[in-house]
Amino acid sequence: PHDEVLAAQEAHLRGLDDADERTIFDKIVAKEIPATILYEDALAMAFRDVNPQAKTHFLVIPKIRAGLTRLSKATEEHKTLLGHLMYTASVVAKQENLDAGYRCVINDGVEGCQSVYHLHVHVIGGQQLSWPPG
Ligand code: DGP
Repeated sequence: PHDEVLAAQEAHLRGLDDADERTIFDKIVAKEIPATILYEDALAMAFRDVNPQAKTHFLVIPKIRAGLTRLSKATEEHKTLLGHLMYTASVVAKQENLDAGYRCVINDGVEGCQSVYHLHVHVIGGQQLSWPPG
């Protein structure tokens, strides 16, 4: 069953976690600091971005960082989790009524303007967006 696959994945990835410092997102997952949580399951959490760049702006993160400080650290082992995050983005976008469309963004590293080193998918919408980004 799907839940068992995800649980096994979580246990596996826990073993791969690195010893890097916790980020603000770990504290949100642990509910040590508040956030407007839109969705949560065994592997993923979605919450509103504190500094929204559009009418709707939320983040989808793995609850356990599992070595994914940034997308460029992804390995074969992360494939299921990465798929789950993208699927979760679509579920929460639907929940947020973004039927006219939205954008998913992952910022990686310095040139990608990443500021929190715990992988996250930005989901931005609720208004007409422009392209290309800066
Ligand atoms: P990035 O630059 O791609 O690493 O995006 C990090 C995002 O995280 C940025 O849009 C602001 C958001 N953020 C940072 N700290 C907090 C926080 O404490 N709570 C919430 N909800 N969002 C945060």
